[in-house]
Amino acid sequence: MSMKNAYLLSVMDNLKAKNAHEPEFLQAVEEVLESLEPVVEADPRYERLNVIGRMVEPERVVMFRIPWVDDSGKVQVNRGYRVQFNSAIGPYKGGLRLHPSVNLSVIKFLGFEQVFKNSLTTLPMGGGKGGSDFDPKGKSDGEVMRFCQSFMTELQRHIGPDTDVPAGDIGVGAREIGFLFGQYKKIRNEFTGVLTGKGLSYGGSLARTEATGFGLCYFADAQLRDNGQSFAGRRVVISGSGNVAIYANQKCTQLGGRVVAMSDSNGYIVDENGIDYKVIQEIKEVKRERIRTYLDYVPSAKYVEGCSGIWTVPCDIAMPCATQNEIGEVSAKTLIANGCIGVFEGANMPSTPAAIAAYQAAGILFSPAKASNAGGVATSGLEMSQNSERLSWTFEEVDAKLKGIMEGIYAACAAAAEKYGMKGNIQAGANIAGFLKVADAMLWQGI
Ligand code: NDP
Ligand code: 2IT
Repeated sequence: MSMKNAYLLSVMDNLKAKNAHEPEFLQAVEEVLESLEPVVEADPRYERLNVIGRMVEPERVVMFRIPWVDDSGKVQVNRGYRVQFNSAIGPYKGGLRLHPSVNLSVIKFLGFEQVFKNSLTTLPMGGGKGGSDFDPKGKSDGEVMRFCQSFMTELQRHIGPDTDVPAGDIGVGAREIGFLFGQYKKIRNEFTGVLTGKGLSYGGSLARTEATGFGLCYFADAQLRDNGQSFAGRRVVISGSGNVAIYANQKCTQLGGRVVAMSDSNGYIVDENGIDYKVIQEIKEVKRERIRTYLDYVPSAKYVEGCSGIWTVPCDIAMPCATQNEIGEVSAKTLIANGCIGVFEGANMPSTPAAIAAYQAAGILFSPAKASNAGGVATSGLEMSQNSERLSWTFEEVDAKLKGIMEGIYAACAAAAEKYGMKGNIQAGANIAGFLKVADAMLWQGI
């Protein structure tokens, strides 16, 4: 650990002692605290009023039983979570993840990151996250519906349009949000903007589906341009083939990049002619199939079993859009050795600390998730605004706002990094800029 500040070290030590079995959460916190050293040293109030000690403790954690009946009539039980991390600058806001790997550590790391990300958007949203270890893969629509209904039966008492507004994440898309919304409305007898990522016929926002992927590319484009580069003519590798990956492909192709590889948890495809996002949309969103079936559409492409090998495909630009810790030190060094000029994170915490250290040592461009994937939640914030005023904006209007927000986040991160003596370090800039607004609000509001 490179941290030297005694106050930050004591917060971190205390957190490790209390949460020894939460490695992802500790990793996310340590990454932020390391960047905050100059900030804490410049303003004694953060230590005197123990702002950091308060920030690393969620305001509330809810864990609950989710019983549901499968198609064969058997009763299944999953575990549900909602971590309401910080409400200093607005109602808790953040996605719900359905994946067998979900546990308290994963949801706490995601909730912690969300606090800073939401602050960076400049919109009034606090941070939260939730989910379950339910695996939607291989389940029928009926099973997914009964699970979502049972999940919401408990969750509804903890959320609300002015309290906590969940949305999608891994395993939660339009289908799940619809079932969750339907159940909330039945139980509460209220039609409100309690969830975002809703369908367009019942209060959803145009461009929310595309927002995280588009926003990632707007951010990357701003960072590339600031460094005299662009997407034009670049080979791009995007991991994952879900919501974020599909629309990152669409936008970066529009910006002149060529996406040569994409993946799912089973393996990856390589298509030197460039992967058409519409084919991936068909495979993943319509058919809910595996990415290997891409070969049925494009027989000249190649499929390789195992997802981590995707980082051996030579590229100029890497956009990890699958899951946490998907790029370790070896993959990072392989990317660099193959000439990669930048890693722009779409997934949450996809690079391990050793991978980030490798990017920094090599001096390649790097955008941290909490800055470059903030377009999804920013557009969720715009969905909340539209729900409040009971109006819908056009696709162009939302997309233009999203682009402006992403360019603003890049500028804010760059400015904060420079102010604290770390010019060009967008990772530190994101942590600092995200922190300052939340910390200021906490100071104003007392203990
Ligand atoms: P989806 O469920 O739509 O897609 C997830 C993709 O990642 C799938 O291709 C999936 O493969 C792959 N994947 C998931 N888990 C693993 C794993 N353990 N190992 C390898 N591959 C895996 O999710 P999203 O696209 O919404 O989310 C992707 C990432 O982006 C997540 O980190 C999420 O937190 C983050 N994010 C999402 C936002 C959103 O608005 N949706 C906003 C900001 C960040 P398979 O189908 O085989 O499981
Ligand atoms: O990680 C994230 O920012 C999301 N999954 C989106 C959250 C949201 O509330 O739109």
